[in-house]
Amino acid sequence: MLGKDCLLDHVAIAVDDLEKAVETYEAMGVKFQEEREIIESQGVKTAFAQVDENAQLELLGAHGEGGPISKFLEKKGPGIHHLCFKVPDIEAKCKELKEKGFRLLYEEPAIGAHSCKVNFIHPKSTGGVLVEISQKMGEI
Ligand code: CMX
Repeated sequence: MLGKDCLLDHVAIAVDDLEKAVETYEAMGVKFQEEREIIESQGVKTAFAQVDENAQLELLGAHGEGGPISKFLEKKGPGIHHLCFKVPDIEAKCKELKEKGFRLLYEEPAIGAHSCKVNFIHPKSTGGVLVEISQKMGEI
């Protein structure tokens, strides 16, 4: 537990075939929500499973060509794509991270899965892991 300022929200895994990956994780006992969300602006299709009181597992399939997931799959193959921390105030967190020298992908937060406000820290700035920060709208 990192404290209310920064909780693990989800671990995201890039997969070649979303429904096959859901089956694989369900065989392990992880129960996925029925809904699938397509985020056109990110070029992804997602499936979520709640794994504890805070954190979810997100499976990410490419939706269309040329998006970050299709590029990741081409280059690295399926595997862990990013970690996401939820924060209570994303603008304040982005400002703090920039002041500490982290390289953020967006000047302003974008809208991500579940209509959250999101931004990302570039993997070159974290030692090789893409880190998403997310603020749930109307929650936390
Ligand atoms: N994890 C770790 N390293 C990664 C990475 C990832 N997910 N994606 C790319 N990289 C590495 C590349 O392999 C490359 O490393 P080398 O230079 O050592 O070969 C380096 O980062 C490349 O960086 P780049 O050329 O600046 O950028 P890319 O075109 O590869 O894109 C990134 C990387 C992070 C900018 C892009 O994936 C992006 O914009 N991501 C944010 C959006 C996103 O990921 N959306 C999908 C999820 C949405 C959701 O969960 O809702």
